[in-house]
Amino acid sequence: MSRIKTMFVTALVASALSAPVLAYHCPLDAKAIENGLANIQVSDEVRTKVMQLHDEGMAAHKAGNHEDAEKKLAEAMRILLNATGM
Ligand SMILES: [Cu+2]
Repeated sequence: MSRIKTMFVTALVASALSAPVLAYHCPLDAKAIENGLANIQVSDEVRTKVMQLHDEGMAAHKAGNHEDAEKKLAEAMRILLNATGM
C-alpha cells in the first residue's frame, strides 16, 4: 500500500512540475487521478469530490477549455494529496 502511494504521489508531483513544459496535460492529470482513486483508500466524501472535479475537468477539456480543465484537475489532485496525509 505505502509503495503504491509513494508511486502515486511521485506521479502527481511529476505531473504538477511538468505543467510549464507541456502546454496541456489534462488527460495525463485525469489518468493520475483515476490511478490515485483506484489505489488509495479515501473517504466517500473525498472520492465524490475528487470524481466531480475530475469529470468537470474532463468535460472542460473536451469542450476545448483546457485552462479551466487543468484548474479543476489540479484541485482534484490537491484534495487527493491531502487525503493521503502528505
Ligand atoms: Cu485539455
